[in-house]
Order: sequence, then C-alpha cells, then structure tokens
Amino acid sequence: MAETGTQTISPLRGAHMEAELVSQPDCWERAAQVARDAAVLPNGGLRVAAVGCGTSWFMAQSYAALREAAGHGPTDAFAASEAPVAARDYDVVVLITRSGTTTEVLELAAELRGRVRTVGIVGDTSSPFPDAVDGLVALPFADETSVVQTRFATSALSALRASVGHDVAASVADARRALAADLPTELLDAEQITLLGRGWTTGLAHEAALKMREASQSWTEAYPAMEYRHGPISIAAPGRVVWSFGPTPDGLVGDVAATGAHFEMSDADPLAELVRAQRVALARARARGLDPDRPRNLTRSVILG
Ligand code: F1P
Repeated sequence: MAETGTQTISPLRGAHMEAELVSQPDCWERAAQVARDAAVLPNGGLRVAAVGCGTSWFMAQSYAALREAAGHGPTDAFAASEAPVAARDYDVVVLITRSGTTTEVLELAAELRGRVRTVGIVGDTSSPFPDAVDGLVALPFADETSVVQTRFATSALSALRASVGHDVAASVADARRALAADLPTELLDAEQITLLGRGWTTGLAHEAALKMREASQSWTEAYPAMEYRHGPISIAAPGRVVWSFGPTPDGLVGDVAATGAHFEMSDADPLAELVRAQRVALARARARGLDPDRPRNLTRSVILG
C-alpha cells in the first residue's frame, strides 16, 4: 500500500486478476501451440480420466465431455480426492493443477506412478509436480499471482481443446470481443445468478459460478441445463439471473421469463462467455469492496499438513 502525506492510496483491488484476465486470448494461442508441440496429451482411442481440484476439476469436466463428443474415446472426470482411477482400466490419467502443489493431485500422481501413464498440465514448473508425472504440458506463461484463477484454467482447457482437434482461433476472436464489450447491468446488480450448461459447457457453468463465489462472495449455483427445471427453477425471481453457457433447451427461455428472472445467453464461443463471467465476478467484487487477488478464506493452493 502506497502512502502520500496523510493520504493512504490503496492499489486497485483485483489488479492481478484483471491483468491476467485480459491476457487470456494470447495465452490460449500459446497454450494450443504448446499442446501440439509437446504431443503428450492422449490420442484418440484411449480410455482417459481427467482430474483436478476446484477450478482445475471443472476444466477436467469440460475436457472429458469434449473429448468423448469428438469421438476420441471414453473420458471421465473426477475430483482428485474422489478419483477411482487406480481401480479402473484407464490408459492415461490427465492431471491439471496451476500451482503443482495441491495435495490431493500430488497424492494421486504418486499412487498412479508405474501403474497408469499420467500426463500433467501445470502453471508453476518449479513445483514438485513436473517430476511426479510421465508427460507434461507446461504453461508457465499462464501462471498467476491472483488467488482467483482465470487464465491458467482457460489456457489448460485451450491446450486440451487443441488436442481433440478444436481450432482455438474462433474462441480467441470471441474472447477479444468479450473483453471489449460493456457488461449488462442485470449481471452486475443481480441478487443471485444460476449458471447452466450442456455437454462440455456444464464444466464452464460450474467454473463461472465458482468464480463469482470466490471473487465476489456472490450467491451462485450451477447445473446441467436440463436439470434446471427439476427443482432449481424454484430460486428464479425478479432481480435474479439465469445464464446459459451452452445450447439452451427448448422452452427454457419462456419458462424462465415466466418467473421474472433475467435470462442471459450469447452466440459467442462458450470459453469466451466464461471470460465475460470472470469480468462480472471482478466487477461485482470491486462493487463490494472485495479484493479477488486475496479472497476471504482462500489460498492459492490447498496444501494439507
Ligand atoms: C486448485 C484450487 C483452486 C481454487 C483455490 C484452491 O488449485 O482448488 O481452483 O480456486 O484457490 O486451489 P490448483 O491445483 O489448480 O493449483
């Protein structure tokens, strides 16, 4: 904190999150290139599990749905603490971690050593993680100072998208637009926000919801879109938002309109829509006087003693 005379000047809250957030389009292009060059991510036809904790788990969920939908083979996603991978017949386990120090991820890598091939995606290459896996996709340029993750997660997913044949160019262009556009006041002022997705965008919906909880202590929920009418719609009301990240199920727009809630959706690439959600999280944090670089109760990684 800088001081001039008697006046105390606080640095802008979330300055790291903002700088990291806006660098995402460039990071995605680099990450896709790193994935192609490293050539360690699973080829088609293999049985794959993807794991991580928190944000990294949600990226694993998106990858699993993407890979399977692309016809590359059965792909499951698990929280690292709940992954039954040693007991199942996987050819490769993909482990995602920004810090490379998350206890559950390191313990799982150690358990799998010599039994199942592991491929890691990491931000901090000086962590113990690179030595704990068989193959590595290193994204040090996407590592972050902010506790709240933005660019590492989306860069890891861009690397994984490239590995299943997605061209990241469209998502990069859409992300640049998402960074430049004004944010709707309904999203900034909402009392509550529910995020919905389908297929690979369900993981993105969970991540967007987590981002708003972590950064701005907002009340958010996330569901597969077809599950929304099975109970969660009871929360919808005027002043609240339902935000769809994927193809929106038939009839849902009308069902939400009948509750008085605001319905948000976009034709942009869903990963670019996540960028918009990160911007909403940052703006809501600042409006509440919160610092997402150092959020309440959170640390950069969970290291269990
Ligand atoms: C995973 C993670 C973050 C979360 C929190 C604690 O870290 O769960 O997603 O926001 O800061 O750590 P990592 O394994 O990707 O480093």
